[in-house]
Amino acid sequence: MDKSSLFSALSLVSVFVYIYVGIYIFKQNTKSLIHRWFLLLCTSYAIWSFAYAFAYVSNDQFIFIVWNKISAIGWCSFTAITLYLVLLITENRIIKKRIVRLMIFTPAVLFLYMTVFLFGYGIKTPTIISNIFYIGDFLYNFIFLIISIIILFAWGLKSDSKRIKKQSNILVVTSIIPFLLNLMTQTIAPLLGFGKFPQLGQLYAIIMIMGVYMVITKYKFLRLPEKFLFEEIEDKMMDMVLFLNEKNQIIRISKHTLNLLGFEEYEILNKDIRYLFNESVKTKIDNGCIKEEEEKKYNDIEILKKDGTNIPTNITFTPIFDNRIHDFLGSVLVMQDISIEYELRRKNEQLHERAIKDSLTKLYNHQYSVEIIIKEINNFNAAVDKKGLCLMMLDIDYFKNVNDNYGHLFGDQVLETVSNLLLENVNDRGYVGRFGGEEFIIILPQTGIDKAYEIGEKIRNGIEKYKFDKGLKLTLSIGIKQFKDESSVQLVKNADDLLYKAKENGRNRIEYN
Ligand code: GH3
Ligand code: MG
Ligand code: MG
Repeated sequence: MDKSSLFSALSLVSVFVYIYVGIYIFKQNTKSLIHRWFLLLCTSYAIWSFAYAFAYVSNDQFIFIVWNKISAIGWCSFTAITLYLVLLITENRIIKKRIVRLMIFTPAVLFLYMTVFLFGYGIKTPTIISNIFYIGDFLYNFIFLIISIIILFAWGLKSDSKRIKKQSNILVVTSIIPFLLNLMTQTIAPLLGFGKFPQLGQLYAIIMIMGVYMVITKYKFLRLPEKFLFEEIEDKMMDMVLFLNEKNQIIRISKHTLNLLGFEEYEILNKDIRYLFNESVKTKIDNGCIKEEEEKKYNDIEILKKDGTNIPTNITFTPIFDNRIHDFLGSVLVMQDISIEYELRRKNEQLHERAIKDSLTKLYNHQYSVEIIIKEINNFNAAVDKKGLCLMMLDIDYFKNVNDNYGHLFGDQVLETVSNLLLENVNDRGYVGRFGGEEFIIILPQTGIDKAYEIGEKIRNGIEKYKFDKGLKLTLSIGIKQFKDESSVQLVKNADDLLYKAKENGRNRIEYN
């Protein structure tokens, strides 16, 4: 096998390498601009190598020139494509400028035009044109490759990411090698009189392409295909993720969400998001669905499952805008399943409720009533505008007789009824507690003695007039003490004393101070 056949064979092998690597990378993410331009770069190298493979072995001058012109499609363009790709990879914003893109690709087009139309069989190219061509093409390749390498180098230098530094190193080294090899064999060696080396640039470039291939496979270079990345995240997320279009219809839903809600994808896609909420929260969410710019959060929203049960969630609506034209595109909905939290909270509330309330009457128990008194005394002391604080003690008159005549169970029922009557009368003016057996306490913040007396009188009168079951009639005695700088214990004692006084003075009456 002679030398040219060998070079030809090697060129053909490189065609396969370029095509294979280009397609391999492209298939990883067909939608990515970077992947597409990388395929284009590989194609450009492949055309170059392919045409050279035939140019090497052609004996006919005309055929050689034809293959040479075809190869020009490759060697005129790959330098520009490389620079463009480097700008894409390094996310250089300069690429957005049309003038920059024009500057990158104009030389490629120019030299391709010159190669095809100004040189070749039967064309007498003026020396000035061929000089311009050779020098120009050399400078174009030289300058563009140097710029590409510098950009890659600076990118690695500037980045804090170890991965990017590694990628930059590999790319810089594997681009410098073919660059230097070309420079040595095509420019420096002939200048130094070492004779002409065969043009093997298309082989050297494999080093660069393999460098890119290596960073892709080893360091996951080029962005991970967004689709895969996204699905990966969605499915690893414990939260439910949904995408809505501008009409608030569900356009994407994670598998995890479908599993949790029990729907099949087709049952829920394109449905309005309100489909997942019951009536009571729809209006609340309605406001969040409108095209508002800021993120919206809703807590304790119940999501309807397919089986009709609910999942309590915290929801975040994040609107997505096209900032260029300020157009609302839709929103991302992240729903956090808070069932466990909910259950815990409910249990906690239950426990708390049990700890502070009396089980028979559901009024505050003795201990909690004392806590309220302390709290309200503090509030009173802290307030600038002191409207008064009153403590009312109430005791049912001759309650022992009720038990004796009707039984303890009936007595319990009467206590419940009295409790409800007290609650009705006090409403949200204060707190009602069961202080002991058939003794109650009412704490009235922001209430002066006159108003407290008025309330007491309403209660006393109400009970007196009330017809209990079995035609039972009852009265109660009340002591009301207005807070005047005493301790909580003293305040309770004072109110109790007044109650005792009411009993002494004939019952069914109020004593106050
Ligand atoms: P007065 O207060 O007017 O002096 O007479 P009274 O009969 O109400 O007197 P006392 O306070 O001595 O009696 C309270 C009675 O209340 C004693 C007890 O049998 C009854 N009692 C206390 N707690 C309960 C309860 O939880 N259920 C029932 N059914 N009775 C209770
Ligand atoms: Mg009593
Ligand atoms: Mg009593």
